Amino acid sequence: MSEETIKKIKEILKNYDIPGECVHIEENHTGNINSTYVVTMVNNGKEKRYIIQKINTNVFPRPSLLMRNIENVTRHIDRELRFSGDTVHQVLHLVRTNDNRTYCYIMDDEDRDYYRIFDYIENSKSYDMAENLDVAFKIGQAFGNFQRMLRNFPMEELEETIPDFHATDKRYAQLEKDIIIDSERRAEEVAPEFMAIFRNKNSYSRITSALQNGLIPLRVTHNDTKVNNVMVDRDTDEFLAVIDLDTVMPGSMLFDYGDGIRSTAATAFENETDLSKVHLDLDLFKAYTDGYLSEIASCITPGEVALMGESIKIITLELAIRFLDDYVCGDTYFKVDQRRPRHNLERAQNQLALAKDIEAKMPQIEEYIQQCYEKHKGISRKIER
Ligand code: GN1
Ligand code: MG
Repeated sequence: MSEETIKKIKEILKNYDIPGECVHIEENHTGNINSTYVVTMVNNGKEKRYIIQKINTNVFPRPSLLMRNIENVTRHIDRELRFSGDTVHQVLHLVRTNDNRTYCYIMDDEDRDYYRIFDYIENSKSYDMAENLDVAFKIGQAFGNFQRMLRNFPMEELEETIPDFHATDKRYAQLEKDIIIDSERRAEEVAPEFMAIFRNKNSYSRITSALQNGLIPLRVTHNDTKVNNVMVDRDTDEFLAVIDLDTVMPGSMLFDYGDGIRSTAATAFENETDLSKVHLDLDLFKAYTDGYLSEIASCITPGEVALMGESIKIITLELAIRFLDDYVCGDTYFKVDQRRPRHNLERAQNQLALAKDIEAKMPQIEEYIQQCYEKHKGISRKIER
């Protein structure tokens, strides 16, 4: 880590009343957007860890709105946990600054760099890939539980941190435009990937129009249900807390479910370039669906269930669109590995391979979702109010 980063982190810590001395700083490289550091403090011989995150203001231009969402959502979940007497599951805990704010900024030349600090969830870990069926079940459970805990959250209090985040049709229209502008002269190179995306054009408005027509309800959703956004118990794999709350916004449960399967049931990382390794594992898909519906089946509608299978394909294609668009525009959104000039293009190819396999397995996917919904709908946990 650069001396400059260490200096900055020490400067940020001055805004907080965190006792002790900073003895270790480690960068966590898993996210594609924000920069995350695990910082160890020692006070009177006792160690305590914190998560320090730099907010990417290119993606989230208004940190104050984003932080207000996180504050409100975590407070709500905290209350839900206490109300139900749940002492196993946890919620992210923001550390407040000396002037009682949820974030701070330091100057970097003319720019403000925004940071926030969370308590580290002790004895926890996250998976970058579901290693077995039990893990997939628990990740599904975690996101189903998260959604269930937020089902009474007053939606009007939430800011849209990224408007139209999962409006797949608009993402597609943007890609078309950017290909025509072709500022980086990459349009010709991406023609095969664009054609694969173009072929599925008709499905991109399926979820957004169902929302608009009132066929499915708007809910408070996480919107970034990647497998590594769940912290699990280091020893038992029991889910502890859902993290990465930057995109909690009004949305559809289909965004969360589709993205959850895309990420948890894939047989390869998003960065894998050997496409023969990229598949949807039907057993991981079943385990995730089972865990997810065990928490939420009694709260969702048949209209939503009918679109669950298709949502997996749509959200996977949407991410292919987003990676490809970023490539066409010169790699300004997602972090890329500087040694891989085609990193975003390769990620798009990876997601397209996954979407193709999802499509081939759609009959089995649809059948299992129905079966699993029938199994859980009467018995999934309900909290009486
Ligand atoms: C980004 O930051 P991270 O890795 O949790 C992105 C998601 C993508 C994901 C793909 C705000 O999430 O939408 O699905 O990369 N987050 C944002 O890896 O754009
Ligand atoms: Mg993340």
